[in-house]
Amino acid sequence: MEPPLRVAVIGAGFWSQFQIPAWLELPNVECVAVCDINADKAKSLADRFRVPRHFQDPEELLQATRPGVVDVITSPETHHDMVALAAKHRIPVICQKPLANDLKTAEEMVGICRQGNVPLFVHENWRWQRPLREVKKVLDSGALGKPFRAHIDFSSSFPVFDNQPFLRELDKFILSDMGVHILDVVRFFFGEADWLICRVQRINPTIRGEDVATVLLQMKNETTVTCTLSYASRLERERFPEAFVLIEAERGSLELAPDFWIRVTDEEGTKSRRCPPRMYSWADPSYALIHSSIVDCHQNLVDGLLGKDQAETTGEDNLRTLELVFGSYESARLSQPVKTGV
Ligand code: 89Y
Repeated sequence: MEPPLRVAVIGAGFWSQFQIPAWLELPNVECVAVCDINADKAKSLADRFRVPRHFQDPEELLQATRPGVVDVITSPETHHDMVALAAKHRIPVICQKPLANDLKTAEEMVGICRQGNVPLFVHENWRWQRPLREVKKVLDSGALGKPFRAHIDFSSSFPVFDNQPFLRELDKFILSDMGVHILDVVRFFFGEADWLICRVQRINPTIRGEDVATVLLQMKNETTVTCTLSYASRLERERFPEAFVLIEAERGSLELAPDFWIRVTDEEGTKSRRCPPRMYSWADPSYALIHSSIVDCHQNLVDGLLGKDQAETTGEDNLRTLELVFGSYESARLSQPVKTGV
């Protein structure tokens, strides 16, 4: 049996308390240390999950523990320095989304790791949600033929700021926090985009950034995709964090509807099945769909790191997703369509 993969975590905020137990779900993986600028937070998180060591200084952690991979779960403005530090110590690194607050910084980070020959992955978990994986399987089966139009909706009034107060202060909010996930799902389903057009709005007057975004993308495979995102939508059925999907294709349609129902309609009628996520005891019920996807996301990154499979969300790959995110901001600023992938 191979020795266990030793994971160290930098950052002891909201998401670390779920990413650590998700690491511990994987066979042959151990969590060796936690680090946070706030030593008390690092210690209490380490104690809670029986992680043997805790640190306040990330460089000290890397030198003292030499982990097999470091999971950076800090806020976006710190990602560049944390990734550069891991690269300096030649330690493979997973970075939380969004990789950076602008495309140039993200490209620099990918460049640093490429030059140092250090694997860089992005913790992009959304595409690992079970219902979305099922949708992708139906698409790939070819049963419905070529898709021509799709809509992905993520609209809610869930109080995200209660758990993640810093989101209130972001100049760029819903596209960089949630659009990054949804636009990654667009790429997962349909490949790369040719151009996009976007409009953003700020409805909640107590936050700094935009909380509503509407993006239309023309994909290279000729599918037209619209994405609607909102944290300002008070709806009859509050379904956070579910995203709904409708795909229209040559021979039928495919819907991901509330409560994880997948409905496939073709000339013979509609077949429905429910694809709920796997539930874990450590998950927060309000986020269970996302928390469950963390385990599968981690597994894929470990398999990529160990050369057992292709990691889907590498740093290189994620640049294409970020191009869509920052292209959307640019389009909204110019009130014009923006070419992508040029
Ligand atoms: O930060 C976001 C994420 O990744 O999933 C939902 C969230 O917590 C709030 O938008």
